[in-house]
Amino acid sequence: MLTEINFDGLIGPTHNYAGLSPGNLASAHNAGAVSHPRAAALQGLAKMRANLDLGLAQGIFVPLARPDGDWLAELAIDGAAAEPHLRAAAWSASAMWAANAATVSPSPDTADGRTHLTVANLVTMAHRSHEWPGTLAQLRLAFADARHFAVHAPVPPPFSDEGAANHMRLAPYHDAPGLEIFVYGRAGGRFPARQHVEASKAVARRHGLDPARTLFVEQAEAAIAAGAFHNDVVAVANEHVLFAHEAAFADPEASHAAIRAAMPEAEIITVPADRVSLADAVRSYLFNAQLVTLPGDAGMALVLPTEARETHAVWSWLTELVAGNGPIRRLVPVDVRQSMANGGGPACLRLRVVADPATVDPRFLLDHARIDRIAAVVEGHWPEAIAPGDLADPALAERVVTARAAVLDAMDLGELD
Ligand code: SUG
Repeated sequence: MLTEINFDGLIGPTHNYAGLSPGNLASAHNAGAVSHPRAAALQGLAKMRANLDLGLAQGIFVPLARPDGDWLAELAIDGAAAEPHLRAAAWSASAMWAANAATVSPSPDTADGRTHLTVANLVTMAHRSHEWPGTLAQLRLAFADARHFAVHAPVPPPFSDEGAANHMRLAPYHDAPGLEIFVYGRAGGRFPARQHVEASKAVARRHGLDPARTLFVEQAEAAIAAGAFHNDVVAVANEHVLFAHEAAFADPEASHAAIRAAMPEAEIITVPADRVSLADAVRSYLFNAQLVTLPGDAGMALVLPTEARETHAVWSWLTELVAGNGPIRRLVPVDVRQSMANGGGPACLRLRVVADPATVDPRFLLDHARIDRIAAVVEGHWPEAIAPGDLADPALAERVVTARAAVLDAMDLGELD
């Protein structure tokens, strides 16, 4: 039985605010603030619980080994002597944003009938460029069943790839053949364009996608300049529904026409800029929602950040949306403020994989009892707070290494050590 499983990144014990992502307005704004890793991880786990309570399948990825001494060693840097920006890059907990872990093409879309995953190279940002080896090891374990999955190494640089955050899939149902839409940016604007079109095309070829059901759509430069450093800050898709801001794509009319031509049953819900400005969309992250299909005949829900409720123009538009007769019927606000302060909303924190849960390594799947066990480790081991200067503290380094080991132990995932 093919089901959509949301794999959330457990927020790691090194979660901190170092302002490492130019073009990500929240990250820049909160640079130097004191973070709260324990509260952050518990917020993420509460979101996973809320998804289970909605009747959805839920998975998890574990934090990567940080600080990344191997990466510093490759740079010939002794950890203790690292300059602050490189030290922060070695410490980053950025793998929490699992939407950037990989691009996923479910089995109904691929030539060989397997689910294909390509780990993202994340080469645009130094602190994210060394995530892929740890992520790849984890994906190869979670999706080890080669009859059902093919896990690919990253696309080679310089073609930057940020994974599922710039990829959408429209399908009548999750388990039917779908239309895969790759959204790329054009370099030269105010902020970096993080998704290179050649990376997207390489992923589509590797996954064996049907060209008739594959689109490459350019992201609007104005959206990137307004802080939409990934497409999932201004658009989200689920089954036959695309929910997007009017200013998400460079040529909205042509993009919508191409989508409708490839998939006539697609329903495109566009939020007009005169109701919700790009600035409010980026501030509230209403599109960085998990648009999910509820079990039974309950329609779709948007699992969105509480910031969306606090932004008046956004909430009034959404309230009208769910009061209408459309497919989106429910709004589920979740508090992921610690992640939001680094530019990561509910959708950033998860990677969607359409698969039969029975084919996934069960250690990566969650129920309430497993969440309880992980939460207990977080309560016992995650630092309460991290200030920027703390990253130079050897005692903290020791503590976060022990914290990660404790969670690997609790999840029986010692081989990831
Ligand atoms: O890559 N923030 C992440 C946020 C990623 C959000 N993901 C999606 N939109 N799918 C990023 O910019 C901030 C790290 C810092 O500043 O310390 C950071 O990496």
